[in-house]
Amino acid sequence: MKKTLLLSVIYCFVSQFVLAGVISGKVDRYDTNYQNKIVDSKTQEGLSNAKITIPELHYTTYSDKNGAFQLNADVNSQTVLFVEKEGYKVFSLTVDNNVLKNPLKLGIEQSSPFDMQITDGVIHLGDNMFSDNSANSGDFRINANGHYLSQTFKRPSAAANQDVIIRIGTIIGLDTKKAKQLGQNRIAKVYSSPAEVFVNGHKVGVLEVNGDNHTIVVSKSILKDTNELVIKTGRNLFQTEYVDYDDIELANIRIEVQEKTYYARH
Ligand SMILES: [Ca+2]
Repeated sequence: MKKTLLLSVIYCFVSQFVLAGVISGKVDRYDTNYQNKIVDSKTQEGLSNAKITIPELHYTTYSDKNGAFQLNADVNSQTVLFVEKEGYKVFSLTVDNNVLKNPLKLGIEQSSPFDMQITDGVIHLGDNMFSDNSANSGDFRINANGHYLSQTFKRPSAAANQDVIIRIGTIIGLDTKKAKQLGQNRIAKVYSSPAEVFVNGHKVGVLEVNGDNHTIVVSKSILKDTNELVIKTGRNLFQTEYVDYDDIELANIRIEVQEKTYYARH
Protein backbone atom coordinates (compact mmCIF):
# COMPACT_ATOMS: atom_id res chain seq x y z
CA MET A 1 0.00 0.00 0.00
CA LYS A 2 2.74 2.36 1.01
CA LYS A 3 4.71 1.51 -2.11
CA THR A 4 1.70 2.16 -4.29
CA LEU A 5 1.25 5.57 -2.71
CA LEU A 6 4.88 6.41 -3.07
CA LEU A 7 5.06 5.39 -6.67
CA SER A 8 1.87 7.31 -7.34
CA VAL A 9 3.52 10.38 -5.90
CA ILE A 10 6.57 9.83 -8.07
CA TYR A 11 4.46 9.25 -11.17
CA CYS A 12 2.40 12.29 -10.28
CA PHE A 13 5.51 14.45 -10.36
CA VAL A 14 6.70 12.81 -13.55
CA SER A 15 3.38 13.59 -15.21
CA GLN A 16 3.59 17.17 -14.06
CA PHE A 17 6.87 17.30 -15.91
CA VAL A 18 5.46 15.85 -19.05
CA LEU A 19 2.66 18.40 -18.91
CA ALA A 20 5.10 21.20 -18.35
CA GLY A 21 7.20 19.98 -21.27
CA VAL A 22 10.32 19.74 -19.14
CA ILE A 23 12.54 16.70 -19.29
CA SER A 24 14.03 16.22 -15.88
CA GLY A 25 14.08 13.95 -12.90
CA LYS A 26 12.62 11.04 -14.79
CA VAL A 27 12.19 7.88 -12.84
CA ASP A 28 10.66 4.67 -14.02
CA ARG A 29 10.81 0.98 -13.37
CA TYR A 30 13.62 -0.95 -14.91
CA ASP A 31 12.06 -4.26 -15.74
CA THR A 32 14.48 -5.94 -18.13
CA ASN A 33 17.31 -6.40 -15.66
CA TYR A 34 17.11 -6.52 -11.90
CA GLN A 35 19.73 -3.90 -11.37
CA ASN A 36 19.53 -0.20 -10.63
CA LYS A 37 20.77 2.02 -13.41
CA ILE A 38 21.70 5.65 -14.04
CA VAL A 39 21.01 6.86 -17.58
CA ASP A 40 21.11 10.12 -19.49
CA SER A 41 17.49 11.28 -19.54
CA LYS A 42 17.67 12.18 -23.23
CA THR A 43 19.75 9.42 -24.79
CA GLN A 44 18.83 6.70 -22.25
CA GLU A 45 22.50 5.64 -22.36
CA GLY A 46 23.96 4.25 -19.15
CA LEU A 47 26.24 6.70 -17.31
CA SER A 48 29.37 5.43 -15.62
CA ASN A 49 30.92 6.76 -12.44
CA ALA A 50 27.85 8.62 -11.22
CA LYS A 51 27.98 9.14 -7.45
CA ILE A 52 24.94 7.82 -5.59
CA THR A 53 24.60 8.89 -1.97
CA ILE A 54 22.13 8.60 0.89
CA PRO A 55 23.54 11.26 3.25
CA GLU A 56 21.48 10.33 6.29
CA LEU A 57 22.90 6.82 6.16
CA HIS A 58 26.40 7.98 5.19
CA TYR A 59 26.04 5.70 2.19
CA THR A 60 27.97 6.27 -1.05
CA THR A 61 28.38 4.13 -4.15
CA TYR A 62 29.18 4.66 -7.84
CA SER A 63 27.66 3.39 -11.07
CA ASP A 64 29.76 0.95 -13.12
CA LYS A 65 30.75 1.33 -16.77
CA ASN A 66 27.21 0.48 -17.86
CA GLY A 67 25.57 2.83 -15.41
CA ALA A 68 24.47 -0.03 -13.14
CA PHE A 69 24.72 0.11 -9.37
CA GLN A 70 23.73 -1.91 -6.33
CA LEU A 71 22.26 -0.34 -3.22
CA ASN A 72 22.99 -2.32 -0.13
CA ALA A 73 21.37 0.19 2.19
CA ASP A 74 18.65 -0.44 4.71
CA VAL A 75 16.24 2.49 4.50
CA ASN A 76 13.53 1.96 7.07
CA SER A 77 11.75 5.21 6.42
CA GLN A 78 11.84 7.79 3.73
CA THR A 79 15.07 9.61 3.08
CA VAL A 80 16.85 11.41 0.24
CA LEU A 81 18.95 9.66 -2.40
CA PHE A 82 21.21 11.90 -4.49
CA VAL A 83 22.81 11.22 -7.87
CA GLU A 84 25.69 13.48 -8.89
CA LYS A 85 27.77 13.42 -12.02
CA GLU A 86 29.97 16.01 -13.64
CA GLY A 87 28.08 17.79 -16.40
CA TYR A 88 24.66 16.76 -15.03
CA LYS A 89 22.13 18.41 -12.76
CA VAL A 90 22.07 17.08 -9.23
CA PHE A 91 19.23 14.58 -9.01
CA SER A 92 17.40 13.71 -5.80
CA LEU A 93 14.72 11.18 -5.02
CA THR A 94 12.70 10.15 -1.97
CA VAL A 95 13.44 6.51 -1.22
CA ASP A 96 12.64 3.86 1.37
CA ASN A 97 12.93 0.08 1.49
CA ASN A 98 9.75 -0.32 -0.54
CA VAL A 99 11.10 1.83 -3.34
CA LEU A 100 14.52 0.20 -3.26
CA LYS A 101 13.07 -3.31 -3.31
CA ASN A 102 12.54 -2.89 -7.06
CA PRO A 103 15.19 -1.89 -9.60
CA LEU A 104 15.30 1.82 -10.31
CA LYS A 105 16.20 3.43 -13.59
CA LEU A 106 17.09 7.02 -12.90
CA GLY A 107 17.37 9.43 -15.80
CA ILE A 108 19.55 12.42 -15.04
CA GLU A 109 19.62 15.56 -17.09
CA GLN A 110 22.60 17.41 -18.53
CA SER A 111 23.31 20.58 -16.64
CA SER A 112 22.53 23.97 -18.04
CA PRO A 113 25.04 26.83 -17.75
CA PHE A 114 22.21 28.91 -16.30
CA ASP A 115 21.37 26.70 -13.32
CA MET A 116 22.55 27.60 -9.86
CA GLN A 117 22.61 24.92 -7.23
CA ILE A 118 22.05 26.79 -3.97
CA THR A 119 21.96 24.04 -1.34
CA ASP A 120 24.14 21.10 -0.49
CA GLY A 121 22.97 17.92 1.18
CA VAL A 122 19.84 17.68 3.30
CA ILE A 123 18.45 20.65 5.23
CA HIS A 124 16.22 20.00 8.22
CA LEU A 125 13.88 22.78 9.26
CA GLY A 126 11.82 22.67 12.45
CA ASP A 127 12.44 22.25 16.15
CA ASN A 128 13.26 18.53 16.47
CA MET A 129 9.91 17.89 18.15
CA PHE A 130 7.78 15.55 16.11
CA SER A 131 5.43 12.64 16.50
CA ASP A 132 6.62 9.16 15.59
CA ASN A 133 3.65 9.13 13.24
CA SER A 134 4.76 12.23 11.41
CA ALA A 135 5.46 11.82 7.70
CA ASN A 136 8.80 10.00 7.58
CA SER A 137 9.95 10.97 11.07
CA GLY A 138 12.19 7.93 11.31
CA ASP A 139 15.02 9.40 9.33
CA PHE A 140 15.27 12.78 11.03
CA ARG A 141 18.79 12.32 12.15
CA ILE A 142 19.94 15.78 11.26
CA ASN A 143 19.23 18.38 13.90
CA ALA A 144 17.02 21.21 12.77
CA ASN A 145 18.84 24.28 11.54
CA GLY A 146 15.97 26.46 12.75
CA HIS A 147 12.51 26.97 11.38
CA TYR A 148 13.55 28.75 8.20
CA LEU A 149 16.18 28.65 5.51
CA SER A 150 17.63 31.87 4.14
CA GLN A 151 19.81 31.83 1.07
CA THR A 152 20.92 34.59 -1.25
CA PHE A 153 21.30 34.12 -4.98
CA LYS A 154 22.32 36.32 -7.89
CA ARG A 155 19.88 36.79 -10.71
CA PRO A 156 21.19 34.61 -13.55
CA SER A 157 22.57 36.79 -16.35
CA ALA A 158 20.48 34.82 -18.85
CA ALA A 159 17.38 35.93 -16.94
CA ALA A 160 17.97 39.66 -17.03
CA ASN A 161 14.40 40.27 -18.08
CA GLN A 162 12.51 37.08 -17.36
CA ASP A 163 11.10 34.93 -14.60
CA VAL A 164 13.20 32.27 -12.91
CA ILE A 165 12.26 28.94 -11.40
CA ILE A 166 13.02 27.68 -7.92
CA ARG A 167 13.30 23.93 -8.13
CA ILE A 168 13.17 21.96 -4.89
CA GLY A 169 14.45 18.48 -5.64
CA THR A 170 13.00 16.69 -2.62
CA ILE A 171 10.75 17.43 0.36
CA ILE A 172 10.11 14.97 3.17
CA GLY A 173 8.14 15.29 6.40
CA LEU A 174 5.49 17.91 5.67
CA ASP A 175 2.52 17.24 7.95
CA THR A 176 0.05 19.53 6.19
CA LYS A 177 -3.65 18.88 5.72
CA LYS A 178 -3.02 18.04 2.08
CA ALA A 179 -0.17 15.63 2.92
CA LYS A 180 -2.51 13.96 5.40
CA GLN A 181 -5.27 13.69 2.79
CA LEU A 182 -2.81 11.98 0.46
CA GLY A 183 -1.92 9.48 3.17
CA GLN A 184 1.61 10.83 3.61
CA ASN A 185 1.43 10.75 7.39
CA ARG A 186 -0.48 8.83 10.00
CA ILE A 187 -1.24 11.56 12.52
CA ALA A 188 -4.85 11.14 13.53
CA LYS A 189 -6.14 14.65 13.96
CA VAL A 190 -3.64 17.42 13.81
CA TYR A 191 -1.86 19.02 10.90
CA SER A 192 0.45 21.92 10.14
CA SER A 193 0.27 24.97 7.95
CA PRO A 194 2.15 24.61 4.64
CA ALA A 195 5.78 25.70 4.35
CA GLU A 196 6.00 29.12 2.72
CA VAL A 197 8.48 30.31 0.12
CA PHE A 198 9.50 33.97 -0.13
CA VAL A 199 11.77 35.88 -2.49
CA ASN A 200 12.82 39.36 -1.40
CA GLY A 201 9.96 39.34 1.12
CA HIS A 202 7.29 38.41 -1.45
CA LYS A 203 5.50 35.13 -0.93
CA VAL A 204 5.99 33.15 -4.14
CA GLY A 205 4.57 29.76 -3.18
CA VAL A 206 3.74 27.16 -0.57
CA LEU A 207 4.88 23.59 -0.08
CA GLU A 208 2.05 21.29 0.99
CA VAL A 209 2.90 17.89 -0.44
CA ASN A 210 5.96 15.70 0.07
CA GLY A 211 7.83 14.35 -2.92
CA ASP A 212 10.30 15.20 -5.63
CA ASN A 213 10.70 17.99 -8.13
CA HIS A 214 8.63 20.88 -6.90
CA THR A 215 8.88 24.06 -8.95
CA ILE A 216 7.91 27.62 -8.13
CA VAL A 217 8.03 30.41 -10.71
CA VAL A 218 9.42 33.72 -9.49
CA SER A 219 8.23 36.74 -11.42
CA LYS A 220 10.89 38.98 -12.92
CA SER A 221 9.09 41.91 -11.31
CA ILE A 222 10.36 40.99 -7.85
CA LEU A 223 13.87 39.92 -8.86
CA LYS A 224 16.89 42.09 -8.13
CA ASP A 225 20.57 41.58 -8.88
CA THR A 226 20.97 39.87 -5.51
CA ASN A 227 17.97 38.08 -4.06
CA GLU A 228 17.01 36.45 -0.80
CA LEU A 229 15.18 33.14 -0.84
CA VAL A 230 13.48 32.26 2.44
CA ILE A 231 11.66 28.99 3.12
CA LYS A 232 9.74 28.90 6.41
CA THR A 233 8.37 25.63 7.68
CA GLY A 234 4.75 25.58 8.88
CA ARG A 235 3.48 25.16 12.39
CA ASN A 236 1.17 22.70 14.05
CA LEU A 237 -2.22 24.42 13.86
CA PHE A 238 -3.59 22.43 16.79
CA GLN A 239 -0.91 23.29 19.32
CA THR A 240 -1.82 26.54 21.03
CA GLU A 241 0.26 26.19 24.20
CA TYR A 242 3.53 26.75 22.37
CA VAL A 243 4.84 26.94 18.81
CA ASP A 244 5.46 23.50 17.34
CA TYR A 245 7.17 23.90 13.95
CA ASP A 246 6.64 21.23 11.32
CA ASP A 247 9.87 19.24 11.05
CA ILE A 248 10.71 18.87 7.38
CA GLU A 249 13.67 18.03 5.18
CA LEU A 250 14.56 19.79 1.96
CA ALA A 251 17.20 18.80 -0.55
CA ASN A 252 18.61 19.86 -3.89
CA ILE A 253 17.35 23.42 -4.27
CA ARG A 254 18.38 25.32 -7.37
CA ILE A 255 17.52 28.38 -9.40
CA GLU A 256 16.81 27.72 -13.06
CA VAL A 257 16.22 29.86 -16.09
CA GLN A 258 13.32 28.86 -18.30
CA GLU A 259 15.56 27.66 -21.08
CA LYS A 260 12.92 27.38 -23.75
CA THR A 261 12.27 31.09 -23.54
CA TYR A 262 15.95 31.79 -23.47
CA TYR A 263 16.78 29.68 -26.50
CA ALA A 264 13.75 30.96 -28.38
CA ARG A 265 15.02 34.48 -28.08
CA HIS A 266 18.59 33.72 -29.12
CA1 LIG B 1 7.90 20.03 15.40
